[in-house]
Amino acid sequence: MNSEDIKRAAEIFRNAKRIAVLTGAGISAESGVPTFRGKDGLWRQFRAEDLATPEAFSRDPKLVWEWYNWRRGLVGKVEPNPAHQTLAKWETVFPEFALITQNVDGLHVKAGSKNILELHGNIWKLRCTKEETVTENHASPLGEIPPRCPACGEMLRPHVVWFGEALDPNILHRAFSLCSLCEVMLVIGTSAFVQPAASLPLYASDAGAKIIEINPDPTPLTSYANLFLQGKAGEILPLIDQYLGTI
Ligand code: BV8
Repeated sequence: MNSEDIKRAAEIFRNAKRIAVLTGAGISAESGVPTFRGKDGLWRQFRAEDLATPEAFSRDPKLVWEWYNWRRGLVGKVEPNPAHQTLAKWETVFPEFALITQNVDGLHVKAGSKNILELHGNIWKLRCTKEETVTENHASPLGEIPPRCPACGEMLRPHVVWFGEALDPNILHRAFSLCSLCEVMLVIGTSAFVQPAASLPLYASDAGAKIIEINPDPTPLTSYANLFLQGKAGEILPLIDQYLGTI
């Protein structure tokens, strides 16, 4: 990635009114949050895909809750990094700026972003397995594992989308319509592997949007991108922001 690429990205943004952003676990890596498929994606002897499923939860809710308790403890101690902060700033700069995230860590909220679509839910929200009521809960560590619904006493689950579960149809519909309308889609820190999120940039591209990808490694999306900025989000986004300020 060279300064010419930074300049090209800034000029693409400069000429755009409607921008959509899709983020994945990589945007939180520089905050110290392990990515899903990176070498640090393991907890005890488990991989995320082993635990983030309804089957794992019904088989051993206590184990799944121990994993989420550990993740909440880790995420609760870290801060948004310059990548999150730059996106929060750009939300106030560009006329139409939509942030779609696969992440459940809540770091975009903590950085000050307001207009966020959380495709896969949020690790700080719990849902009653009986009444489906959703509550915000930042207790870390959790008092009781598994936590119980204060209203009905049934078990609570994390308000996240597990593998094999459908995404909220309203959120997904809004994400696809934002992608069909945007002029530029910025894709940051995702291995472009998990569906249906990974289809969003292709949908935007088919609708005529320019695709800019930021990732230290190429992904299945890279060949579709108009511009691939190879590197870390926390370094590249502030560079683009600096250049935007000079043009
Ligand atoms: C569904 C919440 C249907 C839980 C998560 C079609 C084709 C193939 C498979 C499927 C398909 N349709 C459905 C599937 C199955 C499945 C799927 O996609 N499986 C994968 C494994 C192939 N999808 C689903 O099950 C989805 N549901 O489709 O339902 C349905 C319909 C009706 C009725 C019933 C069912 C649900 C998927 C949601 C799963 N939940 N999270 C939790 O977090 O606890 S997904 C999980 O993966 C996280 O949200 C994570 O964000 C997401 C994607 O991973 P990435 O974000 O990309 O993270 P990863 O580690 O992979 O990559 C990090 C990247 O960052 C790397 O590229 C790295 O290079 C880069 N990076 C590192 N450092 C930096 C960096 N980038 C920038 N800067 C840095 N510093």
